[in-house]
Amino acid sequence: MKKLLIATENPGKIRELQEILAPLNLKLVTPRELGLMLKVEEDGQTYAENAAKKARAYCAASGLPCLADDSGLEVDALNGAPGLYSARYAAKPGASDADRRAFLLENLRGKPRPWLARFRATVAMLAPGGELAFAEGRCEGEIIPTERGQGGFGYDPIFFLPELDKTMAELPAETKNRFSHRARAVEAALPVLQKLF
Ligand code: ITT
Repeated sequence: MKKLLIATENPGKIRELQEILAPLNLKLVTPRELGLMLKVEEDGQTYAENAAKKARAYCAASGLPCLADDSGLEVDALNGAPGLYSARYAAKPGASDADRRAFLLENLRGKPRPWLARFRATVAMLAPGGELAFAEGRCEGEIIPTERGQGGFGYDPIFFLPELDKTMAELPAETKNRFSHRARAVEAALPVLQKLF
């Protein structure tokens, strides 16, 4: 069975990508299983640049085909913040996902609702000796002022999907993994993955 390294350190992303990629019948491996601990500086100007940096670093370190994900939440009332900085968005160092959600809500306080927002994900794929390939996905919704649900990770408890009348964190994993930005990016990546394997 062909191996694909899921080139991320984020446990939430790993879990979701394992589920989303399961039908492809690849042997999915994680950085931890390979004993890889890379610190990739995410200083790109776009999701694609950051995803490419991660795919290149993990591919070079493992010698395996890699799929990296760079993603973020864009809130219109905050001019697209936290965007590329979603993982680092906080008032203090060492902040948790819950701190980041609280900080986001603080910054939205007093601004007129609805707080329209979208998740975006870009996946970058690279096999040794090959060329980088990219695919994107997005998921539109709105930020709500009170947390709902226990599933998912990151900003999911405050990201509401009007058409499902639920937050991302209230959805069963298999539903999130059909509607999410990440699921859509991987769906768009299927032709590339089929070529890669
Ligand atoms: P890697 O770089 O190791 O992949 P990371 O968490 O640093 O892990 P990103 O730089 O791409 O990854 O940051 C994405 C952040 O955007 C993530 O930490 C969450 O805060 C947020 N995010 C992305 N996808 C999300 C999702 O499906 N649900 C909730 N929050 C999400």
